[in-house]
Amino acid sequence: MAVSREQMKDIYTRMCRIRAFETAAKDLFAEGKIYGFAHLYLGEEAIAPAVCECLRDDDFITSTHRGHGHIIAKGGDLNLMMAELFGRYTGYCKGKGGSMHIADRNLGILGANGIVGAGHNIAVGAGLSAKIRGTDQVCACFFGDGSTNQGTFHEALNMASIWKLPIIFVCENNHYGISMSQDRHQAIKDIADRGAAYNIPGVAVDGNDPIAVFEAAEEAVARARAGKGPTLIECKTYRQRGHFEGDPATYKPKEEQAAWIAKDPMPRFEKYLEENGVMTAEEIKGVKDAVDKQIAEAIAFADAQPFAPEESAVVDVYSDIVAEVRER
Ligand SMILES: Cc1ncc(C[n+]2csc(CCOP(=O)(O)OP(=O)(O)O)c2C)c(N)n1
Ligand SMILES: [Mg+2]
Repeated sequence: MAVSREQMKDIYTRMCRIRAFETAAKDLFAEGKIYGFAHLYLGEEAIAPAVCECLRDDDFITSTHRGHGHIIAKGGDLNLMMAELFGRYTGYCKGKGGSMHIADRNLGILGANGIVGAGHNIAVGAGLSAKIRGTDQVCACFFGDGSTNQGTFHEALNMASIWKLPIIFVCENNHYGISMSQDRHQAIKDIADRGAAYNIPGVAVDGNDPIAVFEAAEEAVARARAGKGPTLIECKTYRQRGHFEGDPATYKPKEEQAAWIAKDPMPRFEKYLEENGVMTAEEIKGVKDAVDKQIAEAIAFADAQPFAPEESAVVDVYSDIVAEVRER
């Protein structure tokens, strides 16, 4: 089915939320308000909102170290996310996990993950669980181009294909794994081609066009729900920032950056929405203003929260589990 006007508005709103959250995170990191690492999703906003538009609330996603966009797209709580980045006790992980460990089981968000390639296998677990339980839930598995060189990617595609698991493998090909450009880290151009090795459909789309992503994802989700197995969708996009905040990214050629900035998904989709009579300039501004307010509220919320009390340092950590097991 063609994407509806309501769906386009919803996708745009989520894209704006991500752009505003990540822009704030960039500035707050520079000010020293955010602790730990921050790998930002700026430039890749067209992907997760378009994929999650095709999902139900009870569906699952797996994420990566660059997870803010996935979590926001699946409905993550902005206040709890920001509090976690600020290292506060009321954050998603009590301020102990930071950017790379945000999860929300109630929303089917199976976790951001600092281990490159770990999400592939978690997705296989989620898909297998849905199949065994006899539900028609699906799992969207987000991952980067670099991670497709990990063994886990190949193991996961193989198992998902054999067992016809309801998984949508969404490769966010931003053309870099840290400082290593795609043409230096793999000999293929289209990662979608790797689907053929496991007899699953592989499709490459313009990852800066949310409608192209939506159309591919909608078909893949329908296929997965119908028990026909996984699909690999490669979304070609670009990481506008360095690998992490603080990385000057001097290895990215200036012309390359300029060419991708010209394809920035935000102004591009705004132009499309206006030209096709989906939203007026005022409506677009209305969404941006509302989102800016939400982000300002999240920052104010986070800033007012307490840090973890000292005695909590040994709670919810591995040693705690070991102690618990010993006591049994
Ligand atoms: C198992 C493992 N190996 C290496 C790393 C170090 N590392 C962190 S991010 C990254 C590159 C990931 O590239 P890609 O999958 O393309 O994701 P992107 O950062 O571009 O979103 C690497 C090698 C890691 N975190 N985990
Ligand atoms: Mg990458």
